[in-house]
Amino acid sequence: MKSFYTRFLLIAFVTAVSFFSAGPMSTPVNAKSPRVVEITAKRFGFSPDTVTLKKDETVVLRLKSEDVTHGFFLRALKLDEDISPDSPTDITVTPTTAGTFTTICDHFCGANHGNMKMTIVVE
Ligand SMILES: [Cu+2]
Repeated sequence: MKSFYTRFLLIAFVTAVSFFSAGPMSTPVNAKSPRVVEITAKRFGFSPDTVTLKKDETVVLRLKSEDVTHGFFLRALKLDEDISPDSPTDITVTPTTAGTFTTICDHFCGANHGNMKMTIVVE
């Protein structure tokens, strides 16, 4: 049977380990979810047709389709996704270059597919 002193040391040790491992330093400071920007694709355009992002800000682009599968292609930001009508596609992006960029649908979706574009402004 353990002595009172041994039990006291064990409890003190467990308490100390709990305190230091669960202290405030283990919680990231400024931990917040990135801004979500919803973009809806529908023959033959995107809504909104212009999205403004901030340089070095991480955002989630939530891509939805209201009809058929569309593409979302932007070489400058290394974006290349299919947008399925079945479920939204989330892509996390942190633009590092300011400018005005044109995103195109690169998944054939009908007669006016070639005109399906939107603008992403990074400022
Ligand atoms: Cu298309």
